[in-house]
Amino acid sequence: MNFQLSDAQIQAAYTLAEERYAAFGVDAAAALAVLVDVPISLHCWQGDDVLGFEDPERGLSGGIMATGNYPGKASNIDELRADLDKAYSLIPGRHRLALHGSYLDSPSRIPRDELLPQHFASWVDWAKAQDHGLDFNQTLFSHELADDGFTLAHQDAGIRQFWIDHCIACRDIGAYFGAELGEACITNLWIPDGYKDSPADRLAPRQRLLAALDAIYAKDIDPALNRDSVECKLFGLGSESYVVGSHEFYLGYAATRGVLLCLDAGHFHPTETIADKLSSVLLYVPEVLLHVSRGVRWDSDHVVTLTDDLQAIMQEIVRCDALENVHIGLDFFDASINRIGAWTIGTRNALRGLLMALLEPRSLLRQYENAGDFTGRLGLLEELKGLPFGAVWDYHCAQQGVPVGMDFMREIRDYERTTLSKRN
Ligand code: RNT
Ligand code: ZN
Repeated sequence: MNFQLSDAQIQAAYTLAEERYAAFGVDAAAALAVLVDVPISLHCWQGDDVLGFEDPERGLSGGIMATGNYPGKASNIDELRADLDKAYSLIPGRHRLALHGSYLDSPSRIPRDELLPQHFASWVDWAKAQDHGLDFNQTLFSHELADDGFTLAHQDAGIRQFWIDHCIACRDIGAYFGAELGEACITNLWIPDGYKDSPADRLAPRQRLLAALDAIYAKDIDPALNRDSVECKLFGLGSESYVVGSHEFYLGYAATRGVLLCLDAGHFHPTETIADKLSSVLLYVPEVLLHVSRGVRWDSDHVVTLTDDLQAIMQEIVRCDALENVHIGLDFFDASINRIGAWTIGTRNALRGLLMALLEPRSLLRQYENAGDFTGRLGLLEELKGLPFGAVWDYHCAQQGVPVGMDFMREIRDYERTTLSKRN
């Protein structure tokens, strides 16, 4: 099957699309000028099912799970970087990579509370060479001191201190990324702490977590180098009945301590969307990190598709004029499909959702709304769904020198044949 479009077809479709949008007062070229500058933070962990390089023998554990065994998974740093290079080459724009503490580059095992910038120096070299930004995450799972489901809220002060020291070490690594690359790193904290069944004491673990966080963030770090975010959750695997780091907990923490709040699209009640939260949260916390994900019935971390939910999130960022203070990161790990395909499709969709939002005739919609013309508002919102945003997207991909339309699949299939299928 030939999916290829000629340059002339791409241009002609774009010209028509531009006119269609212009009729609603929308400048498609201006939308693309904004889109090209928005970085998406790709998550390293889609490439190897969240295993990392700390201990090749140890599987993933601690409240998250990757399902599927599609062949060709990256099992060392070189493979992961090669796979990432492939994915970035199929995505328009300049983007970032979110690393995890467990993705260190070291020949020997380093205790997590002793991680140093030098263990991530080769990632910095790679990021510089590829012109990517870097973000970071503390890793409080897949570890013997997290196996009973508690880390920073653990009853044992020694275990708490181990994790506090890990988190502090990671902030310094984040600051090192920021200094080396000249752009702030966002270091995100998620912990698995919680109970499978109904607790008798919900308060004490939260008091312990609060004290641990204050210890972790006690040291001031220049926000031009590193900024911290805390990720809330409603429920998890093994923490179905109680999660210490709930939304209320971290919203209060972020608002009073001035750290960023991380909202993961899969971490709420299935009918609850993070889109509606942005305009509230941004009144109280200066910046937000998003983990754009797709839960299917639960926090299943499916690849991001162009759902209503995704569109609503992107609309809210644009409508709130918050592209500067909402950082868009991804968080999914599907091991049942080609992992480079997962990154590529998920990231392209995040960008497509953002483009649709940028192409919205905001002033016209608000005009209807403010005049009480809710029928006009509904009519226009529905009409927009049929406008040729795809032609604008194709044109953008062509301009940015990445595959147009389904062409990216040919490259993924080639890479699978030449590289992934040779891995054991
Ligand atoms: C888990 C959180 C967290 C992880 C990553 C791997 O529920 O979403 O962000 O997915 O740290
Ligand atoms: Zn997440």
